[in-house]
Amino acid sequence: MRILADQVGEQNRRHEERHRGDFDFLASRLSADGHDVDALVSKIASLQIAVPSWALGAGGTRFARFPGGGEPRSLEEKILDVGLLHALNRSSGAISLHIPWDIPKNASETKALANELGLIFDAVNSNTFQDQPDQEFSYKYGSLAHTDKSVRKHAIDHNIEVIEYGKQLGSKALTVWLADGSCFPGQLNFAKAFQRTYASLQEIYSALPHDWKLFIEYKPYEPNFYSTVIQDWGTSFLLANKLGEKAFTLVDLGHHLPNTNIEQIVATLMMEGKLGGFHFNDSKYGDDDLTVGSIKPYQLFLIFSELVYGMENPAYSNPTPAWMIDASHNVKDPLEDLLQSVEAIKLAYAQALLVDRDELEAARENNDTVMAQEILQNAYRTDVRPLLAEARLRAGGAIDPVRAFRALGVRKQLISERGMKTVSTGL
Ligand SMILES: [Mn+2]
Repeated sequence: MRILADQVGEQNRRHEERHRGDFDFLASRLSADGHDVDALVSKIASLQIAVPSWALGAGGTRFARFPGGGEPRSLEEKILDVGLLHALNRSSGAISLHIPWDIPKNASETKALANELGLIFDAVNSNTFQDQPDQEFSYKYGSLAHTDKSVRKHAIDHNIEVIEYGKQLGSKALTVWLADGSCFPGQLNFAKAFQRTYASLQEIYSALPHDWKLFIEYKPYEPNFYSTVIQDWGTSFLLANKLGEKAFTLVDLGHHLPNTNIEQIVATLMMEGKLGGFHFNDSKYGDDDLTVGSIKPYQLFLIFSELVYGMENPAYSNPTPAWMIDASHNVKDPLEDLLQSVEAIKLAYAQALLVDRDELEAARENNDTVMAQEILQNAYRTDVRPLLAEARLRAGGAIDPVRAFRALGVRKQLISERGMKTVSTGL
C-alpha cells in the first residue's frame, strides 16, 4: 500500500481552515517575541527521526507479542510501512535495520524501494543478545565480553557482517548494544569483562569504513540483573574515547535508573563531542519502551533544551546525533504509535527552539533562579502544535497524521493485503 499526495491533500482540506487560524495566531505571537517563524518551521521540518524495524510490529522486543494484523512480513514490507509514516508526517525519512532479521536479499532493489519512498538507511544494529537457530557458539554467558575467545570472535564477526550489509544499503553507522553482564555477585570479573569488551570493540572499530560511526549503547540492568558490562554513560564514554574519533556514546532514554538526570548527561556528552546517537522512548519504571512523551514530556523538553544548546553552540564539535525511536509494546497500532512518538519528539524540539538562550544565560549569570525557570517553562508551555502542522503541510504531509491514518483506512488495507495473522519478523 502507498499513500498518495492527493489523498493527503484531501484529508488536509478538512482541517485546513482551523489550522490556518491556529497557526496565524501563534505565528503573530512568536514574531512579536522576536522569533523568525519561517526559520522555526523549516528547522522543525528538517528534523528526521529514524524508525527501527522492530517497532513496526506489536510487541517488538518486549516479551510476548499480540499482533494486531497486517504486520510487515519482510524487509520490503517494513520499508513500505515506514514509507506510509513518512508520507503522513514527512519526518520519518529513515529506517534502522536489525541484523540478522533484516538481511537484504537484493541490496540494490531494497535501496531503490527506500529511495522511491524518500527513505535512507540509518544506523544498522547488530544482535548478540540471543542465539540464532543452529548457532555454533552461544551467547548465554555474553558475547563481546565472553570468557571464551571463540564466542567473542563469533560476535565480532557478526558485527563486521552487519557493517557489510549496512555498506550495501548506504548506512553510515553501527549501533552496538550488549546484554553482557552477570546475574549474581561473583559471577564476573568486572575489569576483565571490560577489557575483553574493549578488545572486541577495537576489532569491530577497525572494520569501520572511514566515514562511519560506531555508537555504543549502555544500559544499567536487564537482561542481566546484577551487572551490565556497559552499564552507564561513563563506561560507554570511556570506551568511545579509548576507541577513537569514530566512536560515540548512544543515549537510550529508557536505559537509566529512575530519576537519572538525563539532560545533564546529554550536556556533558555534547560538551565533549561524544554524543553520537539517541534512542527515544518513555518509561514509568525502567526500560518500559513506551510511546515517546507519554509519561514525562517535561523531561523530554529539558533534554531537548540541552540538545539544542549543544547543536547550536558554535564552540562545540559534536556531530548532529542520529535520532531514532526505540519503543515497542502491545496495546496500540504500531504505526499510530510511531506517529505519536514522532509528534512528541518534534514538540519537544520546537519548544526547545523557543528558549531564549541569551536571557537564560543572563538569568544564570545573575543567579536569578526564578527567571531561569520562567524562561524554560514559558517555552515548554507554549502550544507549538500549529508549528508542527505547518511544517508538515509545507512538506506535503498531513495536518493531523493520526486522523489521516484512520480516515484513509490504512490498517484495514494492510490487513486485507497481508492478512490478519501476520507477525512482524525479527526483534
Ligand atoms: Mn535502544
